[in-house]
Amino acid sequence: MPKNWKPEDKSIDQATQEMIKKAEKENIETIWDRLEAQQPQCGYGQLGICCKNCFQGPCRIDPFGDGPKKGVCGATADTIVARNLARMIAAGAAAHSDHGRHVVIAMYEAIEHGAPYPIKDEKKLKSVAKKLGIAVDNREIKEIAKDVIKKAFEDFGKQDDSIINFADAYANDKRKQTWKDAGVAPRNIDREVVEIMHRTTMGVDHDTVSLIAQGIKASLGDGWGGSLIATEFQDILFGTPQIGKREANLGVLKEDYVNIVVHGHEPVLSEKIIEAAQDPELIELAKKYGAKGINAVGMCCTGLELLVRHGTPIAGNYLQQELAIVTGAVEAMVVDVQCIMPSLVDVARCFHTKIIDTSSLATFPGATHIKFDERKADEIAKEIVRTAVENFSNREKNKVQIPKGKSEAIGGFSVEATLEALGGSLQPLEDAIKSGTIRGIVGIVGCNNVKVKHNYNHITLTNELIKNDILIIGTGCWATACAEYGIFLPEYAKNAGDGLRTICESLGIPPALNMGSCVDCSRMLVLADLMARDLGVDISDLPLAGSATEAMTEKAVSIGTYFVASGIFTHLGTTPPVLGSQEVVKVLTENAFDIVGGAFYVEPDPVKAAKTLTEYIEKKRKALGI
Ligand code: SF4
Ligand code: MSK
Repeated sequence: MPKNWKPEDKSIDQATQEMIKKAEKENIETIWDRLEAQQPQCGYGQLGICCKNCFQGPCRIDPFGDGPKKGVCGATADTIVARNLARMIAAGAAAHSDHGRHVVIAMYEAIEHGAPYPIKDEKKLKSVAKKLGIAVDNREIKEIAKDVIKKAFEDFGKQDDSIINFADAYANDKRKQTWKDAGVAPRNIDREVVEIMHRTTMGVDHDTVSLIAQGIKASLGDGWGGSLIATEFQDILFGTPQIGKREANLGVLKEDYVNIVVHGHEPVLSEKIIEAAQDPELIELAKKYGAKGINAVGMCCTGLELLVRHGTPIAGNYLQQELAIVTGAVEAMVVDVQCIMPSLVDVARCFHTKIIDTSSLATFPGATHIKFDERKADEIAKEIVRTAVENFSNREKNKVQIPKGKSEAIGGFSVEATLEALGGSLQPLEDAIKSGTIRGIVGIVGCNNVKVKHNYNHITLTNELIKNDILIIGTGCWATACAEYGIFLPEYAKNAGDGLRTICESLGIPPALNMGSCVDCSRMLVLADLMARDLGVDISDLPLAGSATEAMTEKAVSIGTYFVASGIFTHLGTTPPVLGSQEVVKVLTENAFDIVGGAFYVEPDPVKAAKTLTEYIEKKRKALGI
């Protein structure tokens, strides 16, 4: 964090800088002010060597001097760091997987109790069913759906030791054997999370390796379980994303319209809100209040879910959520779960904006509570939109300033849409990789972190890698950053190396592909798995790498861990709180290679990281003899 931190140091994006300046002028506290107020942050916490798992603590280990080397119970720095890491993975895996469960419940409610969620993509339902070994021929859609739901529920509830159904159906045999040999094949999505909480409570597991192994197991239950289930069920219910043009950044808010921002992660309600925003009666009502219409836009991963499926514009990523309200033009910000700052209510108090919380899991003191119920989804969505419309007359025109910044972006690269763009199979991409026209692929996953200049790492890393003829796929806040920067336009390929540029030009695609929200990291696993099957090798043999270059959430820790456990070398651009244990660091960055075929690598400088990722890809190419 530089001294005299200026808006230009806080974000690379002009629209964002403009709103930071407005907030400063109007004395509205934002996340950057709060980070400053937190300085200096606790060194023990940063190293991961504080423990408060029982009332005898909190205990801290002195990493340098003559201070304590053990907690009161005798736990060492290694044990404490490993326990803390495992708990981070548990929290991240729980968040993604609970999201997955909610989508399965929505489909169950639709099939069994008439909740208003018709199956939009029957083809996808059948393809998921086939993968799971469920018969589809001459069967009614409803019956197939029931069986698919049953398989998903089993993954959250079965008590035997066999691998979960979805991981078994989607991962290739080589990978599954690696997990089996390492003892990390997930048995039950919930159980792996619960077992972490059990192992890490006072006086249970103290061994770094077994604690990390359990963390890996839970993360695999996320990537090849909870997140994958979220993606597949959302595609079935709301449609599989298709390639199309969208708009991104704060400039998607409209001065003369009722602006509704849907923010969070689960699209089960926001799907209904964008439908309600097109309701002729509500549009008429908006006109009565003096607006030209209703403008529903997204934010964070809920926004990406809507963007990739329906072309809904996205107003920003994690660090832009407060700033959307600072425009003074938002009638309602509708939030569900995850990555939603509690401070939104305080920022909203400076304007007429209503924060509407909707999830039974997440209540924001000071917000308007309109809780969601799948069976009444249509009525609740209309009530929310009506609340926003009725708030339009409270807007104070003199407080409105919407930045002009917005960009067009191509999005919607589900695995299915990508295959279609390639003519039905991955072969053209695999041929380009074999011939060296494209050197390899890096999957970049989301998050902004206020400790990093907003979007800087995402854009710099992406630019550096595409120059080296490396195709980028990715999700989450990375995707919004690229959309805002214009990277998702086919013409951006002119910034890529000659090989990648030629391929992009011939296919009419950008050099980086938006695969969706953070649960859609599962799409990257599916793609990697397909490629490994086609080439008859393991995922760890492919010229692939991963990166979470502005990582912030516990979910990112889980994603990074399941990437590594899937055989992918994974870069982190921010440092997780593990440096207090050399042993844990060694397991994560070195030993993991021998056990699961992938490992972590930490480098804050995206230019240096791009160099290392490129070298790794070249090493993999050499080993494959291509
Ligand atoms: Fe301290 Fe051990 Fe309790 Fe942790 S579990 S707070 S190290 S006594
Ligand atoms: S919203 S999890 S900051 S991607 Fe998914 Fe962005 Fe990371 Fe939240």
